[in-house]
Amino acid sequence: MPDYELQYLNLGGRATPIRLMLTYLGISFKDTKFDVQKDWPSVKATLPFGQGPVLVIDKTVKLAQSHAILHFLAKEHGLEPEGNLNQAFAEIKNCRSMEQYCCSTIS
Ligand SMILES: N[C@@H](CCC(=O)N[C@@H](CS)C(=O)NCC(=O)O)C(=O)O
Repeated sequence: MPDYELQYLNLGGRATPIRLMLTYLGISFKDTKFDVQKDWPSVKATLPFGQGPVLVIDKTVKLAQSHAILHFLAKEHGLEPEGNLNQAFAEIKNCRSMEQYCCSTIS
Protein backbone atom coordinates (compact mmCIF):
# COMPACT_ATOMS: atom_id res chain seq x y z
CA MET A 1 0.00 0.00 0.00
CA PRO A 2 1.41 3.42 -0.88
CA ASP A 3 2.05 5.99 1.79
CA TYR A 4 -0.59 8.72 1.47
CA GLU A 5 -0.51 12.18 3.00
CA LEU A 6 -3.40 14.56 2.40
CA GLN A 7 -2.46 18.21 2.75
CA TYR A 8 -5.13 20.86 3.11
CA LEU A 9 -6.29 23.80 5.13
CA ASN A 10 -7.66 23.19 8.60
CA LEU A 11 -11.22 22.73 7.36
CA GLY A 12 -13.45 20.32 5.45
CA GLY A 13 -13.98 21.88 2.03
CA ARG A 14 -12.53 20.09 -0.97
CA ALA A 15 -10.64 17.64 1.21
CA THR A 16 -13.85 16.12 2.59
CA PRO A 17 -14.65 13.80 -0.36
CA ILE A 18 -11.03 12.63 -0.40
CA ARG A 19 -11.06 11.94 3.33
CA LEU A 20 -14.37 10.10 2.93
CA MET A 21 -13.09 7.98 0.04
CA LEU A 22 -9.88 6.99 1.84
CA THR A 23 -11.86 6.17 4.99
CA TYR A 24 -14.43 4.15 3.00
CA LEU A 25 -11.57 2.20 1.42
CA GLY A 26 -10.06 1.55 4.84
CA ILE A 27 -6.80 3.19 3.81
CA SER A 28 -4.87 4.90 6.55
CA PHE A 29 -3.37 8.25 5.61
CA LYS A 30 -1.67 11.20 7.21
CA ASP A 31 -4.20 14.04 7.38
CA THR A 32 -2.11 17.21 7.48
CA LYS A 33 -4.15 20.33 8.21
CA PHE A 34 -2.52 23.72 7.88
CA ASP A 35 -3.59 26.72 9.90
CA VAL A 36 -4.69 29.46 7.50
CA GLN A 37 -3.03 32.31 9.39
CA LYS A 38 0.08 30.63 10.78
CA ASP A 39 1.14 27.97 8.24
CA TRP A 40 -0.50 28.75 4.93
CA PRO A 41 1.72 31.53 3.51
CA SER A 42 4.87 29.35 3.69
CA VAL A 43 3.12 26.09 2.72
CA LYS A 44 1.40 27.64 -0.30
CA ALA A 45 4.72 28.01 -2.13
CA THR A 46 5.35 24.24 -1.86
CA LEU A 47 2.03 23.17 -3.41
CA PRO A 48 1.24 22.67 -7.12
CA PHE A 49 -0.76 25.77 -8.18
CA GLY A 50 -0.35 27.06 -4.62
CA GLN A 51 -3.60 25.40 -3.58
CA GLY A 52 -4.94 22.44 -1.68
CA PRO A 53 -5.95 19.71 -1.43
CA VAL A 54 -2.78 17.89 -2.39
CA LEU A 55 -2.20 14.15 -2.09
CA VAL A 56 1.45 13.29 -1.48
CA ILE A 57 2.26 9.73 -2.52
CA ASP A 58 5.22 7.94 -0.96
CA LYS A 59 6.64 11.30 0.13
CA THR A 60 7.57 12.10 -3.48
CA VAL A 61 4.71 12.64 -5.94
CA LYS A 62 2.30 15.52 -5.31
CA LEU A 63 -1.16 15.28 -6.90
CA ALA A 64 -3.25 18.44 -7.05
CA GLN A 65 -6.90 19.10 -8.03
CA SER A 66 -9.52 17.34 -5.95
CA HIS A 67 -11.26 15.67 -8.90
CA ALA A 68 -8.00 14.25 -10.23
CA ILE A 69 -7.14 12.95 -6.77
CA LEU A 70 -10.55 11.27 -6.42
CA HIS A 71 -10.29 9.69 -9.88
CA PHE A 72 -6.78 8.46 -9.13
CA LEU A 73 -7.81 6.87 -5.83
CA ALA A 74 -10.92 5.31 -7.40
CA LYS A 75 -8.88 3.75 -10.19
CA GLU A 76 -6.07 2.61 -7.92
CA HIS A 77 -8.37 1.00 -5.37
CA GLY A 78 -11.20 -0.50 -7.42
CA LEU A 79 -13.95 2.12 -7.08
CA GLU A 80 -13.97 3.26 -10.72
CA PRO A 81 -17.29 2.28 -12.35
CA GLU A 82 -17.08 -0.14 -15.26
CA GLY A 83 -17.83 1.13 -18.76
CA ASN A 84 -17.97 4.58 -20.29
CA LEU A 85 -21.65 5.14 -19.46
CA ASN A 86 -21.28 4.33 -15.75
CA GLN A 87 -18.16 6.50 -15.63
CA ALA A 88 -20.14 9.35 -17.21
CA PHE A 89 -22.89 9.00 -14.57
CA ALA A 90 -20.27 9.07 -11.82
CA GLU A 91 -18.70 12.16 -13.41
CA ILE A 92 -22.11 13.85 -13.60
CA LYS A 93 -22.69 13.29 -9.87
CA ASN A 94 -19.18 14.51 -9.13
CA CYS A 95 -19.61 17.71 -11.18
CA ARG A 96 -23.06 18.41 -9.76
CA SER A 97 -22.02 17.94 -6.15
CA MET A 98 -19.10 20.33 -6.70
CA GLU A 99 -21.47 22.89 -8.22
CA GLN A 100 -23.71 22.62 -5.19
CA TYR A 101 -20.68 23.02 -2.94
CA CYS A 102 -19.21 26.00 -4.81
CA CYS A 103 -22.16 27.94 -6.22
CA SER A 104 -25.75 28.67 -5.44
CA THR A 105 -28.24 28.30 -8.27
CA ILE A 106 -30.09 31.47 -9.33
CA SER A 107 -33.80 30.62 -9.70
N1 LIG B 1 -9.91 23.11 -8.61
C1 LIG B 1 -9.15 22.99 -7.37
C2 LIG B 1 -9.47 24.17 -6.49
C3 LIG B 1 -8.50 24.26 -5.35
C4 LIG B 1 -8.84 25.42 -4.41
O1 LIG B 1 -9.57 26.36 -4.79
N2 LIG B 1 -8.30 25.34 -3.19
C5 LIG B 1 -8.54 26.39 -2.21
C6 LIG B 1 -9.23 25.84 -0.98
S1 LIG B 1 -10.77 25.09 -1.38
C7 LIG B 1 -7.20 26.95 -1.75
O2 LIG B 1 -6.22 26.26 -1.68
N3 LIG B 1 -7.22 28.25 -1.41
C8 LIG B 1 -6.10 28.92 -0.81
C9 LIG B 1 -5.28 29.67 -1.78
O3 LIG B 1 -5.55 29.67 -3.00
O4 LIG B 1 -4.31 30.30 -1.29
C10 LIG B 1 -9.50 21.65 -6.70
O5 LIG B 1 -10.61 21.13 -6.95
O6 LIG B 1 -8.67 21.11 -5.97
